[in-house]
Amino acid sequence: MDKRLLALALLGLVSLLAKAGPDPALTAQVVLHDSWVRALPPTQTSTAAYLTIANNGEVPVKVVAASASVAARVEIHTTREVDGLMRMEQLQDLQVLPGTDVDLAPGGTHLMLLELERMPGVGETVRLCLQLEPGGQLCTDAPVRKSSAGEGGHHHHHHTE
Ligand SMILES: [Cu+2]
Repeated sequence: MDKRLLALALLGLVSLLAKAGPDPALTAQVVLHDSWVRALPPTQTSTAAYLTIANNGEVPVKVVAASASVAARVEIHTTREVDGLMRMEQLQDLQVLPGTDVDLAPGGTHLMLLELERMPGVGETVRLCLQLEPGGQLCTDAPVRKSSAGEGGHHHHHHTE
């Protein structure tokens, strides 16, 4: 193979590799911000993650799956009041309409990090990835905290499974 052909082959490979990453059009359209993971006692095997998903694009986007660096499994949960008790229910997907933000926050929709390898400590970061349709995977680094900035220390949010 002469040098010109080799250069062309390399260029082809580079563009292939570039395509394997997140879709640049998608990352411009959907923005993840204010993510955080709740630190619970180390004896707990699950915890919750929260974030805001902003869809700045023209088409609806659905979160169809999620993953986290410390958890074997991540589910999308919502919280509903049933007979005066707060119950968590699993959602199959989460739609974010164009021009809107969806807030995943304590007491509402959240990502449930299940089968933790270990409870992450305050000050660590957890890599959260969302699988979007259309698009692909979008990730963010979520700091681990005991509570959100807006939550008082006396307010306890219990996760019952
Ligand atoms: Cu949950």
